[in-house]
Amino acid sequence: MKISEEKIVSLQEKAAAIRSSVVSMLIEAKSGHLAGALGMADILAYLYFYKLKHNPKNPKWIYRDRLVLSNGHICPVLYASMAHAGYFPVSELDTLRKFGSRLQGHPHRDFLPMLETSSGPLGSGLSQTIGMTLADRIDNGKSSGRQFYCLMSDGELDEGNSWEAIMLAGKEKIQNLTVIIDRNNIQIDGFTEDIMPLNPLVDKWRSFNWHVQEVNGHDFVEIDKAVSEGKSRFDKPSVIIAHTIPSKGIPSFERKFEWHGKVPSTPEEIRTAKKVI
Ligand SMILES: Cc1ncc(C[n+]2csc(CCOP(=O)(O)OP(=O)(O)O)c2C)c(N)n1
Ligand SMILES: [Mg+2]
Repeated sequence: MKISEEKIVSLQEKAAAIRSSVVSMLIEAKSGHLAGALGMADILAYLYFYKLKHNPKNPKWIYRDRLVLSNGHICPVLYASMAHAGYFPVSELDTLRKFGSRLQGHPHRDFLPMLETSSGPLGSGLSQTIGMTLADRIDNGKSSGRQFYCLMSDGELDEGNSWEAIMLAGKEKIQNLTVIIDRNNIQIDGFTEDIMPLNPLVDKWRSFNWHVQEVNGHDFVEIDKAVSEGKSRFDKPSVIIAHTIPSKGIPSFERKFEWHGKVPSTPEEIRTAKKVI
């Protein structure tokens, strides 16, 4: 079923609230990763407030879908989405990166058990997600009804282990796996195509036997159509290459790799960032 106009408006509002929280958290923490977190807010809003089968009041509900954030450095957007969805109080977001906080600079499930995994070392989340899908297959058979989502970044694809995982999922024809790539064209100190070209990215994934789609990562209709189409393929895992704008919502910071891991610090930058939409 097509996502309704009404739902789209409410997702846009959620994404705006998440972006605003991300900016406040980072300014309060005085460190963290801005660009990727803002760029993925629409996708996280879509998942937490529309697509995921989950229950924030019962995080370990056995039939829940699983969401793994492999590019753990953008966790402010994960924490903000989880808080707004009701997993923990929104006020706790202010503790990001503080001593003793559950909200570590990279997600740590010993501190925050409602996370599916710890992450931060890039390139390992997809292998972990595939492990979960294979365990699920052993326990519950091929159509367990659970969907496994793994969010990855483009810079993360420089990690060789990613490609071992991509190869394995193709071989195993994991039907209930959806990978969403944050294709924002930046990594820590430059543009991906200058540092380690990934293109032709669609052809690469396709040649590893995945169902591949490209979307505008800020368009809920496109995102929803692609997620649904991927889920309907029973012969292949699905990857959605989501074209996103790094630092989305703060026009003068957008598309600049310098904001990968930088935080607004001067009074002018803070004023500008707080106007995030
Ligand atoms: C194995 C590993 N090597 C290096 C790093 C350091 N690191 C953190 S983020 C990052 C850049 C990755 O690119 P991307 O995730 O595309 O950055 P973004 O789009 O979020 O700015 C790197 C190299 C890491 N976290 N893990
Ligand atoms: Mg990137």
